[in-house]
Formats: sequence, C-alpha cells, structure tokens
Amino acid sequence: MTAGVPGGAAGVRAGGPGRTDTERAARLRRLALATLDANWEHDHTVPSRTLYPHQWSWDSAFIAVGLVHARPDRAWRELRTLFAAQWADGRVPHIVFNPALRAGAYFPGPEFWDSARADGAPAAATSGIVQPPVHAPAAWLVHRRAPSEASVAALRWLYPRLVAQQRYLTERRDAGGGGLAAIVHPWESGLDNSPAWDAPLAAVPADEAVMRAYRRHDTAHADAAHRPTDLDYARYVALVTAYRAGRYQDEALLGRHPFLVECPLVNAALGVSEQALARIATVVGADPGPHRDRAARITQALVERLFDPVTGTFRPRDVRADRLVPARTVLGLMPLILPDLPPAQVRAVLAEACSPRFGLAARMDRPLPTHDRTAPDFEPLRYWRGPSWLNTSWLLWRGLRGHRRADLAAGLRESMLDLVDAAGCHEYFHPDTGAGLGSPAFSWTAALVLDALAEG
Ligand code: 9WN
Repeated sequence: MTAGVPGGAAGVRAGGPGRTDTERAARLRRLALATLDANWEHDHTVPSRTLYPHQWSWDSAFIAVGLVHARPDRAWRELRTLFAAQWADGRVPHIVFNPALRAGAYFPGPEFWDSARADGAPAAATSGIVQPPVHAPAAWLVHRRAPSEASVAALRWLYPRLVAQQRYLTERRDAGGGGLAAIVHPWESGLDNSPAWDAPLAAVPADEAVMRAYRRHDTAHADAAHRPTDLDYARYVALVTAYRAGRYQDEALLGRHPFLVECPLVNAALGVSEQALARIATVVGADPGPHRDRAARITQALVERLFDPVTGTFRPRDVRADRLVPARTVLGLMPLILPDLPPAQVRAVLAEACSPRFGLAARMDRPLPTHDRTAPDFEPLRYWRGPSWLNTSWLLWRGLRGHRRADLAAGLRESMLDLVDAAGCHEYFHPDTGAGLGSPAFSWTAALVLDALAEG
C-alpha cells in the first residue's frame, strides 16, 4: 500500500533510491505542474481532457489554490473566467461550457441546460446549478501566498461578486428557513453519488429507461462499474428537467422541487467564505463586521440543524422529509474547516474521523475514504461511495491545521502525497490499495498536491 511509511527515519523514505522527501517533493511538483499545464485551455483549466472538457466551478477554486504556487497570474485568470459567467442573481454556475467544443463532448451539455432561456443568465452557455462555494477562501489563499498589486486588484474585482454569490445561497436557497442553503441536485454538493443522497433521491420519481434517449459521455471514458448507475443518472436528469422547467428560479422551491437537502460541506464552505470575505474586506476597504456576524450565524445554524447529538455526527438534512439522512459519509467531517466550530463538535468530528469508519491517524495505513468503511454499502471502486479523493482529504487537512491538530494533519498530508506519488494525478483512488481510478490526469489532484507540498 502507498499511504504512510511506518517507521521511516526523518527525511528518508522506505523504498531505496529516489525516495527521500526532497526527491519525492521534486518529482511530485514536476508531475503536478505538467498535469496543470496540459489541462490549461486559453483562459481556464479543464478538470480532465477526456471526462470533463469544460470549466467546473469548485474545481477552478482548488486549481487556483495550486496554481498560485507556480503560475500566480493563471490562478487569478482561472477565477476571473469563472466569475465572468456569474448569473445576475449571484449564482456561480457549476459548469461554464467551452463553445469551441463539439456537441456531445459532455453530457448533459449546453443544449440540455438551455441557460439562454433563463432570466439573468450570462452570455456564455452554462449549467443552472451551483457547487460548494469554496471560492472566497481560495481567493484569500491565493492572495496570501503571493500578495501584489495585481492580487489586490483581483480581490477588488472579485469581492462584490463573491458577496453576491453568498447572498444568492443564503437568501434564495434557504428553502428550509433555518439559515442554511439547500441544494437542489446532488451535483451541487460536488459528491454526486454519495450514499448521503440515497434517501432523499429515492423520493425523486425517475425511470431508468429515459436514459435510452441520451448518450452518457462518462461511461465512454471511464469504467461503468466505477461511475453512478443509469438509475442515478435518470434521477439526475429528472432533477435538472424539473429545475429547468421553472427556468432555474428559486421561489417556492419547497412546494415544487423534489430534492432539497442541506449539505454540511456546502454550508461549512458558506461559513468559511464569510470568514475569508471578512479578511478580503480589510484589503479592499470594505467593512469586515457583517461578514463576521454572518459567519457566526451560519456556524450556529449548522450545529443546530445538521449535528445529531445522539450519534455525535454531522449529516445532511433532507428538508422535504425534515430529517437527517442516515448515511455517515466524509461530508460529516467537513465542518472542521470552520475555525469557529464549537469545541464539543470539534471533538465529535475528530472522534468520527479517527474511528475505524475513516481511519484518520498520525500515521495512516490507508487513505481517507469518502464513505464509512464499515458500512454495508461501502463500495471501494464507485466514485464517491468509498474511493479516496484529494479534495475532501485536503479540506480535512486544512481543518486539522486550523484546529491545531498538527499530528493528525501531518499524517493525512503524508498519506495524500504518498498516494499521488505511487499512482499519479488520478481523479480518485482505491481506498485500500491506493490504485489510481477515474481520469489519470486530474487537475485538482495536481493542484492540491502543490499546495500540500508548499505548506508542509
Ligand atoms: C458533474 C468535474 C466534476 C467535479 C465533481 C465530480 C464530477 C460531474 C460528473 O466532475 O461531477 O458535475 O460528470 O460526474 O463529481 O465534484 O466538480 O471534475
């Protein structure tokens, strides 16, 4: 297995020549940069040339965090390109389509989303849904890493747009009325087929047979056994169709939309974004106070609505059914990114992370999975139902550092770097063997490795 090198002396790694920390770092940096350079597409980075050939929202935030370590201009360009496609209501679309690509380069493509018919959509063709708002913290990290006149100018341009993004999510998406944003589609969580969505998705009427009318692009490029099923896709399509029928408007969602869920990751990101905006505000001459107040309110709402004191875990709330979903996934660990998470919840998240469910340790013997390893529906090969992904590991790593758990942060970082060193910049990894799965040249894996290397 690749993760962790138990017993290795400081600076010397198991495995002989080429295995010192310095050599590993140089090798990883070369690989990561080559991956990001190969995926650069005139004004943005594609997540993967084969599977995801357009621009994706939260990918671009992670990519910017990595790019700043080598190509700071491109880090800002990445964010500017994405926000140039922001809608008038403040939503940042989860995909910005590249008009130069042939129809069918991705499913569902621009013709399916039909954003041009929606009020307030930008000139560029986009999807109509969002992804976790990790852009304000990303912009702050990019600036802090390489502060310059250009970075201040970029923050000035981005600040009102980031504020509008927050306003959209907190005002228009508070379908549950408790101060949190609800997602209208599993794709909005970024963890598409996580077991977290099984219960609320089961209530979405869909017929697998509808998929006969479409050509899935993903299964032409990746093993179908690793991807969401056709029934999952039928439900994804049904949810887009329902939201599109209302022209992507958010009024009265509770009465008409079949999937409304408060996700711990989306809402933790919302809180961290207010913290980042408070810092950005001080650079651009705005008032940080309202951002700090909003951050505190979001953290409080997250604890009140998504923390279950009986199991000591955070879980998504199905707004329509008004209950927490049963699955214990990696999403439950994500509130650790909140610097003001109360001590009782910090302890609970650490206990869950260090349990056999997720195996976090100062010396990890296996990478962090995306689902509870002990659950009967844990699937080591299928996308977000078990495999290890760099972005969820990186978010937890940042959270551990913020809460002064340097020992656990070091163990997780080691595991992430070893995983990529052994398998390459894959999209995701087998949570037992560390084998690379999905796209072999995936941008956020490369970017987050660059960040982990720089901040060791
Ligand atoms: C749907 C681009 C995106 C990521 C998501 C990941 C996957 C798309 C898909 O790829 O989702 O948005 O086609 O499966 O789940 O997190 O942003 O990398």
